[in-house]
Amino acid sequence: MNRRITLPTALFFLALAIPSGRAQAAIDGIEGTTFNLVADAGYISGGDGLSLYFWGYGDADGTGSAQYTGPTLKVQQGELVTVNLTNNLPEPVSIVFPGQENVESLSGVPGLIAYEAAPSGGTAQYRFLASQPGTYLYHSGTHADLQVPLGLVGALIVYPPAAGQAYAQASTAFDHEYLFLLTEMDLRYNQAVEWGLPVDTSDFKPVYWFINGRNAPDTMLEPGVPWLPTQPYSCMPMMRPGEVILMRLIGGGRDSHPFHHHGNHTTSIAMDGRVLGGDAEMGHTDFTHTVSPGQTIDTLFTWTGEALGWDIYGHAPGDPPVAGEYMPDHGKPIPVLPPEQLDQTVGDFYSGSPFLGVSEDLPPGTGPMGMDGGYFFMWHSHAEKEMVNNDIFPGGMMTMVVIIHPDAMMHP
Ligand SMILES: [Cu+2]
Repeated sequence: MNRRITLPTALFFLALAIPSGRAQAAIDGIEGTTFNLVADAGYISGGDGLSLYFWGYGDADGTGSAQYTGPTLKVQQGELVTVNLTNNLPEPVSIVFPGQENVESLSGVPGLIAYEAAPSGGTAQYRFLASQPGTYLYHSGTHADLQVPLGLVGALIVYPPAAGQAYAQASTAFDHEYLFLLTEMDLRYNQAVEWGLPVDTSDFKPVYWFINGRNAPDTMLEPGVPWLPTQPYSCMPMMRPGEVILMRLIGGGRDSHPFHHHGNHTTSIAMDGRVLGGDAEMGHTDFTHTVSPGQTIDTLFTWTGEALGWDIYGHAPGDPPVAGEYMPDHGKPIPVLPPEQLDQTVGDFYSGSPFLGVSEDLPPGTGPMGMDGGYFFMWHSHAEKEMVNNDIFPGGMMTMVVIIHPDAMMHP
């Protein structure tokens, strides 16, 4: 058998290996079977710029520093996962993995519900078989009423063998996936611990609300921006009309959060890492998902522009009054094609002066209205007091979704 590979053959396989422009937007995190984590203190930046003391997990093989939220652990179904924890905090810390079966503690000090890593350099080791795909969280199982609100929480994602699916079922296929790890912080907790004062955890009044460890508007920055070194993850979903987005929602704090996506309804496929049973459950659609503490929800979103309850193309004089709904008589395509940049008109948000609200032409050299001619709209907590940064609106648990032109590049 001739095992030489000819040049044309090699070029053929090279062409297969080159990714297309339709790269899939993936969730940031670390992959593997062994994760070396630290628990440590640090500072995050609130959306209002406040420097906020926190406790968090970090990747010992990465920055080595605590981050908020903790490293997103991405593993393949069927793998034996080992997590080594080194604790640099002044009290015992552990990790629990809700939804994982037969979690073994290989070392550490027995605690109330998990083996713990002793303060100031102690270690603990956990191991489990990632037997079921899905969206999960992990968090401290020690003094959790304080340690979880201070930041000792992260996401765990178990991927099935089938690429581009959330679970084994073909109905769980998606084009892009995004994480929404929802948490909140009570400023008084963070400051008391920083100053060595006691905390009354029976009283909880959060003033910061986070998606993936950031407040709006920082949710919309690129991941890994250098000025947010302890908050590496972002959350700004992008999609083309008609694509299927997997939203992985996690309740990582002490409060429930009604997370509301504008646009089309979503179809839920799983809860707590288990596929919903039967057509009735699988077909459940909604526009707000109340994510309870410790709960995870996987739900699929597709934006088409149709049946929104209003008309994405707008009404022209003489259009029949149909309560603002999408009208086929516009002759425009569904899924819609966002307008070319040059077709966009200057709206109310640019005045050419320090004040908003007056429409006039953009001066020469001004950038386009939106990156890639995208259409932006808000996804946010429907408990709207959570859309603030320490009482400053807007902020908090909020981000923008971008519908990009079908020909535009997806930003990975
Ligand atoms: Cu809204």
